[in-house]
Amino acid sequence: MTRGLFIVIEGLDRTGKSTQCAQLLNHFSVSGTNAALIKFPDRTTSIGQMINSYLQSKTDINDNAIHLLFSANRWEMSQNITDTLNQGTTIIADRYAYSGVAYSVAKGLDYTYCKYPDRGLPMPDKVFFLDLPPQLAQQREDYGDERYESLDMQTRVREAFMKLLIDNQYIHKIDVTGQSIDSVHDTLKQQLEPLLTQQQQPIKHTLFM
Ligand code: NYM
Ligand code: MG
Repeated sequence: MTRGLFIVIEGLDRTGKSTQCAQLLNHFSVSGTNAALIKFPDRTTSIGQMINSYLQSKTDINDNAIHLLFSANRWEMSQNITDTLNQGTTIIADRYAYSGVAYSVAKGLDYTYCKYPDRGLPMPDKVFFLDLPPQLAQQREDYGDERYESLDMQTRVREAFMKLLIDNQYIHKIDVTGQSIDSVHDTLKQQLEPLLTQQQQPIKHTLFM
């Protein structure tokens, strides 16, 4: 049995990540591929609940501390990710460590420092960055509900993502401006096509190493 693929979708808030993740999950299940969706932050764990209350501005947490909590929230899931992939199930992740770096850097934390806690996490096979100008994301429904959802912050998050894209050339940027849900979905499927037919190497733990 070959292992599952680890696919990550990244982007600013309100860029359609969750929609595309759901579409991919549906695509895989229709085509008979075992697939599972995960989302970071995972708000269901006790660390996730701390993150959730922080994002809803119910609590204040020091910038370094919340950065580490976001990372810990990935580490607490990491064995599960590896096991699931090894059991042959493909994982689609709605955000991962790249968001962890981008949002904290946007707040002024050091870029190199920000990558460190996530070093050694399972390495994705494919990372997409859905790119939408922050001004357009701002016009979408429910924008502004949580901490970080301001034009100023999102503009800085995008700049941090651009640096991540330069330093991690495997991240695939997709310009979703003016694109329908279906056309973005088609682009993602096209990009994934070559991976589906090739034999996967064992999962690497080289993220940010
Ligand atoms: N976020 C997400 C971070 O600041 N660091 C992280 O490591 C992760 C995974 O949480 N504004 C931020 C980005 C989002 C917020 O995510 C909640 P979502 O996908 O909107 O539920
Ligand atoms: Mg959000």
